[in-house]
Amino acid sequence: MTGAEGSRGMDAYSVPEAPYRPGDKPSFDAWDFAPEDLSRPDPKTCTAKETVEHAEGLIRVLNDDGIASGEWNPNLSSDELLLGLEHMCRLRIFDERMMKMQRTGKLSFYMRSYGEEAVAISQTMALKYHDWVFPTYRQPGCQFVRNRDMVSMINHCIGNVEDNVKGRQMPVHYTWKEGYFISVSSPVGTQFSQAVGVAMASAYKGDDQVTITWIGDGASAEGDYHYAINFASVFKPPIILCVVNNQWAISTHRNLASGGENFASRAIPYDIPSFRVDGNDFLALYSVTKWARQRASAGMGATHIEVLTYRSGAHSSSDDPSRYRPSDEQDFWPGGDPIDRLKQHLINIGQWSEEQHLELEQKLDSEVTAAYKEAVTHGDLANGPWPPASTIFTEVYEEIPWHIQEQREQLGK
Ligand SMILES: Cc1ncc(C[n+]2csc(CCOP(=O)(O)OP(=O)(O)O)c2C)c(N)n1
Ligand SMILES: [Mg+2]
Repeated sequence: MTGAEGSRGMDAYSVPEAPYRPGDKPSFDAWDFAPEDLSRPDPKTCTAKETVEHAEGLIRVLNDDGIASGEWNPNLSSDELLLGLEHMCRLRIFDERMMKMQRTGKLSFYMRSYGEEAVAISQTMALKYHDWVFPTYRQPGCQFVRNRDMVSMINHCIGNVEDNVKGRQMPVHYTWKEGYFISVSSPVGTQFSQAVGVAMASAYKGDDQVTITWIGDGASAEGDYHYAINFASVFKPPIILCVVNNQWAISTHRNLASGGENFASRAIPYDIPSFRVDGNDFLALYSVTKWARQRASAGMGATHIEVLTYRSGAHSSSDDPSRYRPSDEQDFWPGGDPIDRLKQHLINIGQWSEEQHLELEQKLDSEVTAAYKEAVTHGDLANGPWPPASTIFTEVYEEIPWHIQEQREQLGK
């Protein structure tokens, strides 16, 4: 542009920045949302407009002292709460073991769910077994809730001969057809629109399956998010659309995806009820997901959820977050740790103790060690045996295209 019209200059060009970088002292705004602040509307009649406050606010059931209250309290039995706690601990211990295996060359790459364990565990527990799950690499925990054999999960991560996807996926990019767990996609975000398509198919067929999908704060800046939400708005399929806002997309702060605004409010103009939920509060997450499932199965369409959490660990085994964020930022996160919070709640209601917790951790550690020992008897990345090279060519296409067939012949497999 030339002349006066184009004279605003670079000052008007806005590039959101991360508020804190290494060496800064982080501080998050106080969370002054008490659990009783937000009502629980009727899922069968609720309109998007009725959830404006819920999208701008924050749904919590557990307060900072682990006391549950408010309309969103799902009133779970102590057995259900203990099962949730056990699965979250299992996931954390499993992740720690896999990281050690990555560091010793037994697998190539790893991504932990550290600090976000409640997301996959609580939300999957609020669903039915046959509901479709379209996860990111940060929700492998769904598989524990649906009782996937841990040995089979490790076989996949270490790419041995028993890997159910035969080394064709990166570690942590699980596929588990029997558990309605759709293959994790390496290009981030694609699952969001695919999930809406599957939910539309459920509505068309009239079955009783609901679909849930997650996307990261960073990936929500991609087109896939917007295509998905638009189709969900228009066709009203039985879908639960979750944006996991864990503050970071590798080294990119979430402000760069949202312009500093919250993510939940984005669904309201699409006429989709939307909730912003404390993602480290097992009870709040469970309750909102259950609400969304009730709405979907009543034929009322989509629900959008911003899951507010913090990525406590590195992005992946290839990442060093001390290069781009204060190393103690996690300590300032007002949502604390999801395992500590549920544990404290169970202690408060007289259903758990520090001793029992220690015993549980020891039991899970033995369980993971036994599974790992069994898995490596089938080989590992460092030492083999691996799936045969011919599997590059099989089970991908129903009919192998000519050019792939040609490559196969050239390789002599
Ligand atoms: C389409 C695409 N672009 C970039 C990447 C590289 N990449 C992998 S994970 C990631 C960050 C995603 O962050 P976010 O969506 O916030 O999810 P989180 O890792 O925090 O769970 C990026 C940029 C990719 N895998 N796919
Ligand atoms: Mg993120």
